[in-house]
Amino acid sequence: MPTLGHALLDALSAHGAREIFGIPGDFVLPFFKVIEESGTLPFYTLSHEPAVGFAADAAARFHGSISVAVVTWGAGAFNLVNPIAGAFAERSPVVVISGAPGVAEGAAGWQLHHMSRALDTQSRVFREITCDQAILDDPDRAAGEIARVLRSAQEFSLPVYIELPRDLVGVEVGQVDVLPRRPADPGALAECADEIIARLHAAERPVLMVDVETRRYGVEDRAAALARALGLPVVTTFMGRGLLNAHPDVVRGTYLGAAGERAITELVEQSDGLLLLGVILSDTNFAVSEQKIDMRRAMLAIDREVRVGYHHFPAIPLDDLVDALLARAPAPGAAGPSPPARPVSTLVADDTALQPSDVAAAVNDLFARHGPMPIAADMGDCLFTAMEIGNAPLVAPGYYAGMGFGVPAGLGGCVATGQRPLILVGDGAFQMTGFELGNCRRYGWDPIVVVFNNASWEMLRVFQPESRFNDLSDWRFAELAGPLGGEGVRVHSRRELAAALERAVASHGRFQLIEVMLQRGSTSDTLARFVAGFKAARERG
Ligand code: TPW
Ligand code: MG
Repeated sequence: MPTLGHALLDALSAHGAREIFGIPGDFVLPFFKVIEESGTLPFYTLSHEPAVGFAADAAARFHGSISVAVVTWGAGAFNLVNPIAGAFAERSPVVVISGAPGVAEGAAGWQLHHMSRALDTQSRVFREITCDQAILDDPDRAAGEIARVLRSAQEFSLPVYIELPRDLVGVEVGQVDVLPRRPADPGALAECADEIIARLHAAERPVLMVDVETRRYGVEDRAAALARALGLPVVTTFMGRGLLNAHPDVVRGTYLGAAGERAITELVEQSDGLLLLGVILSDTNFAVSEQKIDMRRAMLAIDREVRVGYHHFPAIPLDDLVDALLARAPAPGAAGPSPPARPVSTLVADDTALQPSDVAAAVNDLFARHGPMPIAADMGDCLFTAMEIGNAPLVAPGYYAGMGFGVPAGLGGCVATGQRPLILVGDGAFQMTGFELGNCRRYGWDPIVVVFNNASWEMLRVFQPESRFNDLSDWRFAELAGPLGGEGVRVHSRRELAAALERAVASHGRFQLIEVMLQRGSTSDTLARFVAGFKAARERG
């Protein structure tokens, strides 16, 4: 019989986890020992728990299966609340494992260190932001609880919570099964798929919109095949930017309402048969609509549910739905000839002072020469600038909009993609989690980090220009890179930026930080349009 610690690690691996991120503490030291000595999964320690959560979240997003964050009880776990809240909002299946006081200690009646209010305060907090929970305080039930919780993480593509009392790590437990997935009811699925197909056929201007669940459930290729078979133009949401990047023959672009390309906005807003696959109906995805989208005509699959007009089909997994639609479509044609690459901005590398949109243009040039890189973007103008970069794999908090995601997400991307990610981050967000770059040296990670330094919380200034509190000081980030184990350079002109990116791509083995110096008050073209659209929508009520 395996011990609880080993059984848990084997189960994580059997359910698709490929790595663990964590920070130890006394309540979780015994489990960390098993993690290290078993070698079941590669594991990486970072410096502050928020980064552990963001890295695990990004790894899960990049490889499309569960990832793991292991922390100590109380002080460690409460530091994970914000990233896990974001993972819940954006449907990323992070398995949170928290050490906990031993069963015997808990019964002794002391106030334990790291305890906030009561022994169960932490698990009650995580109950709100995870879809299933297990307190492994009973060795007889532990294997069953682990199996149920890990299946929930996969089926709902949401975070789950596991609490592991430190005195039970070595007890023997049963083997953890991989429970069978629960498919849709065949009758409900058939009726649902028939209705959708009928509506798409009847529509004059059908459109397929995709968002993050198509990545989470691994149906990007099948969604592209469906689009080809039915002749549907595809758009991504703001949050779903980067999806289906392997299928440029079907993807028309990203829907940004008033802030986006006219043709895409009209395509979506004038559609009489809008199929929304895995789309989060958030304000960031839709509030900038010029014209309200008629949801009574739309067909929406999200959260294992499908809504077709007034009809509601519960318990329909997205992958089952896409398969059922494909089965009803004409045989999908092969990938059509790719249309000429969508025009992207390019940079005139002269001595002009830099604007945020220049970063997108320079990155487009770089990708054209060296191929695309996976991108991790933070919240701030860097994310809006990323919308001006050609369609590359992107992870970003486009809906939850929490700052501090970018750098640790890029580190998670180093692990999950095995490639070199490009990290886009503002100076304000870099102040939150940028120091995590100091962990690159130990693990041989060498992301390219572009810091948009405008000495400002510029995005907030756009909403409220009169406030002086948005002025930040200049932290001279490039100079910090050396001591942290990387190389840094500060650039002011387009020529310097293009040269710095080229040098960064050529130097391997250390992180490369390019500090892009920007004027306060200058924003990307996309952010300027987005804020105008957002304000207008707010005024319309
Ligand atoms: C965890 C609120 C949204 S955007 C922003 C703030 C403070 C300014 C970002 O500054 P930065 O980028 O990174 O320099 P830029 O381009 O605007 O200059 N706390 C958290 N998340 C959010 N979103 C905020 C506060 C916010
Ligand atoms: Mg800034």
